Amino acid sequence: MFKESFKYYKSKKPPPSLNDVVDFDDISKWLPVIKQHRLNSNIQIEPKFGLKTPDTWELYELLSSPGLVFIKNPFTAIGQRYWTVRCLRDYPFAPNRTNLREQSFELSKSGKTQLPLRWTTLGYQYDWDSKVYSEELKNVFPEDLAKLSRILGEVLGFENFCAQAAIVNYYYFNSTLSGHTDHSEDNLEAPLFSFSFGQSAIFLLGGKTLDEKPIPIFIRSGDIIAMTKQARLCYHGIPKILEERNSIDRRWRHIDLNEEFYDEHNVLQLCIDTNCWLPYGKFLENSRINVNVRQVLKESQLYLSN
Ligand SMILES: O=C(O)CCC(=O)C(=O)O
Repeated sequence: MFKESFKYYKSKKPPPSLNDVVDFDDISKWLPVIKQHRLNSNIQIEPKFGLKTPDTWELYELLSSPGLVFIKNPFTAIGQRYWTVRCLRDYPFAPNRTNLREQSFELSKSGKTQLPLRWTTLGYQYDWDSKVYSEELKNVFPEDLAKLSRILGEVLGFENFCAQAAIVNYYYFNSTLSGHTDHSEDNLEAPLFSFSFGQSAIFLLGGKTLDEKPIPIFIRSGDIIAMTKQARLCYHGIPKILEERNSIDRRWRHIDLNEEFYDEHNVLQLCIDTNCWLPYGKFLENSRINVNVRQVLKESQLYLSN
């Protein structure tokens, strides 16, 4: 069932109907199948990392898939720009691995790269062939992304979440990510946090086997998906990137110059100066960035044994 749905939503000719795609921008239509959560508004975020205050966050769960938590864009526009710059200017460089192997990566003024950057790995470097992590292939995890993930963990009730590995996926209009489960971490109890920026996508959430029919969900720029509890090991994939040219979908556009911002990596200037931001903004107009953060070790575990 998963593969059939994947094929359906991937199709270009004919294009799929989007009527059944759960859309958290239009909750009135989806109220019968979703549950909205209220947050404890006392949680203080410091530094803010481009997040709005948690009492304004909209959190949803699908009634049929408990554990899959959808947070509708809790980022400010500068926050979206900050993470975009980190994912393009900083993360895809040595010692982190990328699909480009020895090639160095450069973003031109038009937002294009010489060769398409498809992924980079942070912290424990995921080995795509063996599908295992190891102590030999481990880099320092970016401290800002670890803090962002920790904040999210605190808000969602996973206070001890510790980010130790991430895959940053870069998608273009023809890109897809086939159905899979993320089960290579020793710790499968900790949630998986997925942050998306740029163009929209259809996310398919299946069950524990490929036999279950997946639920299609729109993910737009700034949306976060947390795969927790029973949803942690569910099949999921991206059959389609949607070319949304509507300016309302460019949620990184309208920045507030008075926003207080953490800037240890000198990113802010690139986010607020029109010329400096140009190549990053162009990249987002034709691409989607997804940052998928995992805790690899169990709470009392110090290292991997392989
Ligand atoms: O791009 C996404 O939203 C999903 C990425 C994903 O599933 C993965 O990296 O394992």
